[in-house]
Amino acid sequence: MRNFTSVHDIGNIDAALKEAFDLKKDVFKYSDLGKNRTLLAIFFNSSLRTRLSTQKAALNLGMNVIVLDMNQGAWKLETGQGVIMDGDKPEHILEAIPVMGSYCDIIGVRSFAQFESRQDDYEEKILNQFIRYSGKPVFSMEAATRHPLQSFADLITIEEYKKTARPKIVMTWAPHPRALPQAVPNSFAEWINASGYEFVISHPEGYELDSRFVGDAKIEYNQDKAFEGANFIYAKNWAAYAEPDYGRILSRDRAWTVDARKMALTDNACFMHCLPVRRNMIVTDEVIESPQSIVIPEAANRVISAQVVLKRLLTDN
Ligand code: AN0
Ligand code: CP
Repeated sequence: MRNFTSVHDIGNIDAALKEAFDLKKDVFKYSDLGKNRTLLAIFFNSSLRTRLSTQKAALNLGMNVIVLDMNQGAWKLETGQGVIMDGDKPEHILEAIPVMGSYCDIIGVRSFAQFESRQDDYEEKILNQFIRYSGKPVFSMEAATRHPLQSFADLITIEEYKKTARPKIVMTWAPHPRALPQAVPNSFAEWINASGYEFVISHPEGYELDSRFVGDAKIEYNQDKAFEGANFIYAKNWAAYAEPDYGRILSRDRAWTVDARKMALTDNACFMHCLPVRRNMIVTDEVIESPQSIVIPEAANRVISAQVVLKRLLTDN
């Protein structure tokens, strides 16, 4: 594996899951693999879980770690080509990237969708420039269109909690006061489609995701109906994908909040969310605090997904 940006880079899913469970049994098994090798984790956006779990995964593999918050102390980067740089951005990304690459062996990048242009976001302009100009293996810590370390951890968690061979997994839109990217739902869809499980996506009309990610998932606009018989409820907000509404909030309807009444329609489903989660917008206190909520073990598995990815990047490069 040269880079890790989506499910397509991980190869056989069952093999990746097996590697994850082997690592989970002994996270220090490969503690010499990363000796004298440096991870540089670059954040253009805020993070709690990704920041900590990726560092922990690197430390478990014996790596050195440098973290850079682009918005705190680094120069503001110009990303446009051919720009006369007479504004407030002192450095161009085309110098910054190879410089950053020269200080490390592997680069992790977090760079959310900017919602200025759907085409720019969906071409993954920032992440692809890192791949092209850093000279180093690059992995996504949530980019414009995907959050593969999250989805991999989600799938690991589903394997641990599933009670049937082919569970019914429902990803439901839920309300949120800010416009959020489609990266988490796109990516979750991509990984669940690769797993072959029964997969239903529920959202209000207008919130259709890019069909390349939806694949063969069933779309159910009636949330109650979607929940019937579900084994896993995966809640997430996202802003509209379809033009001309790309990046806009079309609904804040709290009738879509996941609550105990809806959870009672399921087959005693586990509740999942990538976190951070807005309580009583996305999910009620009652549901997130219930025994069915597995959001904490789900977040804990972020160390494992990151460790599999870093281990492969270290081994193959
Ligand atoms: C981000 C998102 O929805 O993509 C990160 C989630 C892991 N969430 C927020 O910005 C609240
Ligand atoms: N789930 C997740 O990626 O959380 P952070 O944004 O806190 O990293």
